Amino acid sequence: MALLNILHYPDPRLKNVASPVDEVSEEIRKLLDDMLETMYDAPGIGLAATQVNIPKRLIVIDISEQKNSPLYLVNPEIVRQEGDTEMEEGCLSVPGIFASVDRANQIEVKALGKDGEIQEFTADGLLAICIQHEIDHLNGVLFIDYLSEIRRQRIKKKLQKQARQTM
Ligand code: GNR
Ligand code: NI
Repeated sequence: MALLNILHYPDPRLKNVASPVDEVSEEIRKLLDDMLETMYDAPGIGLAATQVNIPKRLIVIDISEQKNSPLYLVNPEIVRQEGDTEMEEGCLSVPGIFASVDRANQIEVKALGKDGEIQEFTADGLLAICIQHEIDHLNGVLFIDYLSEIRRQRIKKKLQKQARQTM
């Protein structure tokens, strides 16, 4: 197991569109393990491979209180969505920034699991929001991309200043 480095906005690599995985190999399973460890360490409730500079369609999530219910999603797709919801979101790649984002309320997800098995399930609440947030990462989209240009510019300046001060 290893901790991976999490990219921070405005790193241009966060805009990369990730490629589908063609087989859930031993190497992919190791990446998923490292991503989960990195997510728990951060700590966060989700992590997309894009955030650790791996351009593959891999997501790990655990919204449980006890951090003992990991969800591994390989090549995830939203096959149906319904309703609208809104929640204050944060992101490990945009530290210290929180903003409300409109999302679908309920989604039906299709993905491969850690053993290459097909998973299909319905999600709502925090899980549905988290899955949408993570799939956005795989498409190079951050939650702050839904904010106004002026708000995003302000966040960019703040994070750039923070990065300079920690150098
Ligand atoms: O840890 C996280 N919390 C969170 C809260 C509200 C909406 C989405 C998230 S995901 C975030 C971790 C992260 O950045 N995943 O990409
Ligand atoms: Ni995020």
